[in-house]
Amino acid sequence: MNRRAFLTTTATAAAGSLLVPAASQAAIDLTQAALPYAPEALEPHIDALTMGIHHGKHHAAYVKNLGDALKAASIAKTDAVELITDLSAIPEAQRMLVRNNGGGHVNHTWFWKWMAPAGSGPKGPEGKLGEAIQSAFGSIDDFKKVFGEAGTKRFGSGWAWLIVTKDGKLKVTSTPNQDNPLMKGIIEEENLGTPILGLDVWEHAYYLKYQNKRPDYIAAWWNVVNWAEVAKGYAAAKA
Ligand code: MN3
Repeated sequence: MNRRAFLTTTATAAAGSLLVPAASQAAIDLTQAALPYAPEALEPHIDALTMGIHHGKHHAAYVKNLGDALKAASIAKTDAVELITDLSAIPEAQRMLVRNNGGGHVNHTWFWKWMAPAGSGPKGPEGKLGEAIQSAFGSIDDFKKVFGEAGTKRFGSGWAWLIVTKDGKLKVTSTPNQDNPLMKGIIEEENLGTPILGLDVWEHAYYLKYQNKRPDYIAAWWNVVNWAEVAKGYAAAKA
């Protein structure tokens, strides 16, 4: 490779690794989309009542509160992903509201897509995603163990994440509350990245069926992971 080709390749690689959301995760507007499946579609792993309340009450509240906060701040931006990526642009009086409710809106919008009825798609990560997970974590099972532990050990409410870091590597992280790995200035530099899979470990996500048994919820949740969507996100984050 000559120097010019090298520079071009490097520049392309760098552009692909910037903290931009994956194409499948591009702009999220300020309205709430319907669930991509019926609330009972994830049974028996995630029960219909939990899904109905989670989407219809919790997520809906984040959307409403985000809209109210943006109105109070006279902010005209309509992409929730852009809003949470640079919270320093939000007036201090509304910044925490946008952090919590904007994070809540983005996290849940993705979370619904990262799940699908059991048996409706690939049983695990395939292709380039599968190879990358094996290379980063040793095996798919090792990845699941690390990811599951990130969810189990998150004290209180929060999320476990699989992200593509700015240098293009896969990493498992965890955030409190509704924080998201895209939040610059909030998330530690080494844990910033584009989420390609996330797991809600707030009690509202599992308590009706699993009560205090968060590890059982996580074990069951693997049955409804939408690996096709995760692969799409990975490809887009690496593009
Ligand atoms: Mn939730």
